[in-house]
Parts: sequence; C-alpha cells; structure tokens
Amino acid sequence: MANAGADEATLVLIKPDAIQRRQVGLVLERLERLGLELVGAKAMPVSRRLAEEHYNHLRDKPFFEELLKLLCGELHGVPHVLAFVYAGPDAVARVRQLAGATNPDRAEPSSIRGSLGRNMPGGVMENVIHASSDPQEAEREIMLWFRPEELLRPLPWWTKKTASRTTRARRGGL
Ligand code: DAT
Ligand code: MG
Repeated sequence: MANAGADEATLVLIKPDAIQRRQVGLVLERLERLGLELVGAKAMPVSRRLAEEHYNHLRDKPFFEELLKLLCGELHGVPHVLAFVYAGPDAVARVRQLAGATNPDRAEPSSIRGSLGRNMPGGVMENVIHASSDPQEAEREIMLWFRPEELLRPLPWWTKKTASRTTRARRGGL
C-alpha cells in the first residue's frame, strides 16, 4: 500500500525580494539540508498573467496588486524569480514548515521567513519564498511554472494526467 505523501512534489519560488537582498544561497542551503530530491530548477521572468494565475485565490484581496508587482519583480527591480521542484516523502509539509508562517513577524524565528523576511511600510510582505501549501496546490503550481520536459524526471501524477488527456483527445473529447 502506498504511503500518503510518499512521492510528493512541491513548488518553491525564491522571490525577487530575496534575490535583491542576496539571500539565495542562504535559502538554498536551508532547503538542501532537508535532503529532498531536486527535480527542477530554473531562473525565469514572471509575466503579469503568470503572477495573476499563481495568486488567483487572492484576486479579491486589497493587497493583490502589490503582490503581483512583487512577484513580477517591479518592487525590487529584479527581472526574474528562481523556481524549484523538490520531491520526496512529505515534501510539501516539510518545505512549508521550513518556510514558516506567511507573515515574517509571526513566523518561527528559525524558519526562512522568520529569519530572513520582513514587513515593509505600506503592508508589503517580503517573505522570501513561496512554498506550495498542500499537495493539490503543488500539482497545480508545478504544472503552471514548469513544462514536463524541464523536469529531471517524470512526476507520476503528471504523467497519468497527461496520459488521460491524450486518451480523451484520441477519443475526440478535446
Ligand atoms: P503563503 O505565501 O504563506 O502561502 P498566501 O497564499 O495566503 O500565503 O498569500 C500569498 C502571498 O500574499 C504571501 O506570501 C504574502 C501575501 N500576503 C498574504 N496575506 C497578506 C496580507 N494580509 N498583507 C499583505 N500581503 C499578504
Ligand atoms: Mg499560499
């Protein structure tokens, strides 16, 4: 019987605030120590459309516009983010715990956000990284930020989804 979370994968973004503040090495060192498998890594610019899709669940929030500007690098003059996929048992929860609570002031001091993040005047949270909050969100986000051929190995759930889409297409469903 498969263990829950046995081969989970999770998305991590190192956000422009951390790139501007030269915190990339510190963050990667902390992530590396989790001992998870690195399945994908790239630097990429973030379009407004991608940022909107990524933060779709926050569309109605008053801070949404600033959040888009932050992720697109406009607030920090940084034209890219760093995106990673890590995999392994309980990868989602383990990375999330290392990341810490959303608000740097409320995050455990030992977490990435608690030790490296800060709140800016005006309410912008410079909280260093994005980490998927649950396995479903992780699947959605990995498909949003990566193409299958960019990953170092196939992710079983993605392969299955692609296969079922292909089957539907062959049946004339798409
Ligand atoms: P998380 O990044 O911990 O998953 P989230 O998905 O609720 O948190 O929100 C996404 C980002 O939006 C978060 O990293 C920082 C920003 N954010 C959330 N709540 C905020 C608030 N009350 N004020 C300003 N920015 C906020
Ligand atoms: Mg979230």
